[in-house]
Amino acid sequence: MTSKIALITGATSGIGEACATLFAQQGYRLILVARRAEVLKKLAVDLEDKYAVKVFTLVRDVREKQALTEGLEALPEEWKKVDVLINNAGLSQGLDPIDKGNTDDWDVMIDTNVKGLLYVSKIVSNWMIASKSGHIINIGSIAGKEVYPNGNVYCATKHAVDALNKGMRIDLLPHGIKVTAIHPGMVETEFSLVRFKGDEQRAKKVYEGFEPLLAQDIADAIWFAVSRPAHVNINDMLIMPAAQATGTITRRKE
Ligand code: NDP
Ligand code: 8X3
Repeated sequence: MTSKIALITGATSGIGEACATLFAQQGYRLILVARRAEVLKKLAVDLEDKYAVKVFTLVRDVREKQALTEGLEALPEEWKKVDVLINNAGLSQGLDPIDKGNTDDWDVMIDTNVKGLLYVSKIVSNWMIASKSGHIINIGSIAGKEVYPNGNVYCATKHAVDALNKGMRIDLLPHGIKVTAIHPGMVETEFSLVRFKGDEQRAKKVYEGFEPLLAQDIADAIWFAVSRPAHVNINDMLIMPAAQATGTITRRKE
């Protein structure tokens, strides 16, 4: 059993939850961050019971710089030796042409997907520098590799994640910190429900007639990157459902 620590943002559902489960299975101690306190608490209790690992929960909104910073800095010193940071918290809001987009939605996406990721990374990369090791996994998207109709601002945030991933790798190289981006295509999670603000019918339609990725598929890819030998870094992985060729082109059953 390892005594390593993984910090996962957006751990209450989808890819983050799958990562929390997989890293707990691997014996990691976990720091889990998300906004839904009850969901986070239940997950922590379940993982502690099932895998006999220690889980520290931090109920925070990654957009709230001060509360986030205070919460992270208040962690006990032994919890600051983070080996793996998974910058996963993120979302899309709306799917409209640029002239009709909701500017509040734009703020939420930019503040969460870009600024929230930066706030967490600044703090945790300093901890990693102090311990001269670590691995940062940034969750990008196919939307960070191409732009699809009405994806405008969400695609821009994920292109920013792609650029930040490259920048972090350069800046943290002298400190022996690995940096990897995992870019998924369509994964069936709460993502579409959030994008369409609770419209279950519309969210369900996104995955109809073809087999999307599962959150577990992405957790497996992250584990592959994390478990490479010390001299190997996976810079970037683009992972698509076999039935999805681009952001919008899918092969579906009639
Ligand atoms: P989910 O909606 O299932 O999970 C998103 C997670 O992020 C939740 O745990 C949510 O928790 C958390 N979160 C959202 N906003 C905040 C915030 N402001 N502060 C803290 N936590 C937050 O979606 P996915 O698992 O699919 O998404 C995970 C990542 O994967 C995102 O970055 C997304 O952009 C990316 N992605 C998803 C794809 C997909 O098709 N599903 C494809 C490509 C990339 P809570 O609400 O409790 O705060
Ligand atoms: C989420 C997947 O295809 O909606 O990043 O952009 S997609």
